Amino acid sequence: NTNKGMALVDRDDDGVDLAFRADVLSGLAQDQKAIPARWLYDDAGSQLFEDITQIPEYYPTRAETEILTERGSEFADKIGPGRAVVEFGSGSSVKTPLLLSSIEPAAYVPLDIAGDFLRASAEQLSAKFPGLPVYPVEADFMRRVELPQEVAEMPKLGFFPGSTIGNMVARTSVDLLRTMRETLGEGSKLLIGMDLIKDADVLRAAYDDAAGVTAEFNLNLLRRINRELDGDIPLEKFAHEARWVDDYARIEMHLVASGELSFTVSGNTFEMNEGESIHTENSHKFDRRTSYTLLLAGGWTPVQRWLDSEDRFSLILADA
Ligand code: AVI
Repeated sequence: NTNKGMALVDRDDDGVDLAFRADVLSGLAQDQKAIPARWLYDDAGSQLFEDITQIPEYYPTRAETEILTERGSEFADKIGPGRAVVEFGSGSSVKTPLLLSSIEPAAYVPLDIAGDFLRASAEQLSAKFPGLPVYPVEADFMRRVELPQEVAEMPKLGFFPGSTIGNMVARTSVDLLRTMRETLGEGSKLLIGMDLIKDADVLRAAYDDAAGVTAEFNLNLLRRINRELDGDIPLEKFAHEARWVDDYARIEMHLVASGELSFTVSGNTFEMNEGESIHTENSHKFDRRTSYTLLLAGGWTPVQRWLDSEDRFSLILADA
């Protein structure tokens, strides 16, 4: 499945994203209401996430950037030159150049479902690395992607920073790791960011910051539903909550109803009691063993693990 020439988003005649509507309507009908976290990222949500990466309590971005900054020569050593770097998700303006400037890549292939983001980040990268061939591919990386012919013969390095893998439940992340392996092929390597289990108060603060940016990010989902799916959800009756669930080693984001309420979405009525919530995101945290087990289950053999100076975040290199 190359997705080439296919519309990546299915819409009805009114422009409604059909997968979004299906996920919201089925998720709100469940006993524990839940909406998949991918829907947090409309334009406003993507901007709010960028803002989150700058807030003092949200350490993952700074910790991962520190590793990429400080350990460049070790990456060069373990990865070697001449690889096509395939980034899963649109390249962040900071992390990708750090990696590219330490390992002497032969090409850079950013994969993203959002074409605009993709082209913008590809252009930024090209400007910074004039000699580096850049081949952006608009694709859903949850499925196997046919890489450009130009990089077919090059050894690959997959790059999946940010602990985005942590936003998936185990069965989905194992599927994704296996799909990445198919996309990248034999002899490839993967450099993947995974956030670490730590003190629950530190984790909760990272997902419920004092300035309320994460709360806005979470509530923006309801705003999006109201706008795109003809909803009348009363935002002011919902409170953002970040819960640490120790059994699953994850932070869960919820939107909790402050009282009894009812609303409609696309003509469907839903009711909620006080204290009932909509579960909007999981962010799994890992230790050495759980991260290695996940990689192994996904078909990857861990070869090296780097931590930041405060042991908050890990970057792991694995072989296909
Ligand atoms: C994108 N992802 C890795 C972030 C995380 O930390 O799970 C999303 C996020 N949600 C709330 N804050 C940040």
